[in-house]
Amino acid sequence: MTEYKTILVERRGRVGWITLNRPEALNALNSQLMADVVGAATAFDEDEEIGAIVVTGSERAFAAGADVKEMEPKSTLDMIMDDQFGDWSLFASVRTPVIAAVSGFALGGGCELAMMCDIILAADSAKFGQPELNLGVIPGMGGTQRLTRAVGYYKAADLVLTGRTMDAEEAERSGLASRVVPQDELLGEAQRVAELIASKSLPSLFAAKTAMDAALETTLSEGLRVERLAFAPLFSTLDQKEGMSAFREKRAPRFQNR
Ligand code: CO8
Repeated sequence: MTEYKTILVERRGRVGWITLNRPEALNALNSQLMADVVGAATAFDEDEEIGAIVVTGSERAFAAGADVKEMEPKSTLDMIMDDQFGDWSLFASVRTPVIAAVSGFALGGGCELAMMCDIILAADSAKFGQPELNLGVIPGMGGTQRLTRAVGYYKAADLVLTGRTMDAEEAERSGLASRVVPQDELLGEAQRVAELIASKSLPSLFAAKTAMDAALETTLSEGLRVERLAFAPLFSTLDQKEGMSAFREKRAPRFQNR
């Protein structure tokens, strides 16, 4: 398996785990960490045996943002020419469902990384925020867009313009956190949710993500068209026949990803 410098990578059954591991910097997202996460997520995404991915950090921090020390000396031209964080778009476009298991700080790029995932499971200790304006900049890994879509303009503006953090309960109430669980149950719950997802048929998971992505990207009529286009081809899979005959026969389906 590939050697990574800033993350731990593990397979638990059909679930791929990526644990951010820069404790000295509260998992701040530097270029190396981006390369590692993108590399690991892409490898899992290409692996048919993996049906879901979990991204997590430590109890203290999911990730406290992009690495401020790495960014501090950069000029405007550096930021444009290097496109230092451009590869995060590769992470955001993995087909396999991704769960963010968030404990502690998910700030700036950390909150933005969680929002690139499909489900955000929050420990009751989680703290979300986009504090970039405190540093004289703005969110740059999708925060102004994904947070606004997730929680609506007024809550997003309250967070982005003040730079304050919100706790897990407020995040769930606002529609950012999918669920909140007690701290000591976070990783177990993430594995359970991931296993449940991984038990489905991969073609249907990919189709569902494609169609739901369209809900964020396009108009209702275009999104409904994408949904119909993604729906019909599933009827040529063995798993559609298996799923529906299992229902009729009152038994659990055995999907083969075919
Ligand atoms: N970058 C680098 N180092 C960090 C970061 C960070 N984002 N966050 C924490 N650290 C380091 C600290 O410097 C400290 O290291 P050291 O001991 O060597 O000084 C260590 O982690 C522990 O941190 P603290 O001592 O500060 O711990 P506290 O418990 O006192 O505070 C906080 C925790 C509140 C999380 C605090 O560390 C903090 O405010 N961190 C910065 C949060 C922040 O501003 N995040 C946004 C960063 S900007 C961003 O994410 C932009 C993303 C878009 C870029 C896209 C460009 C195209």
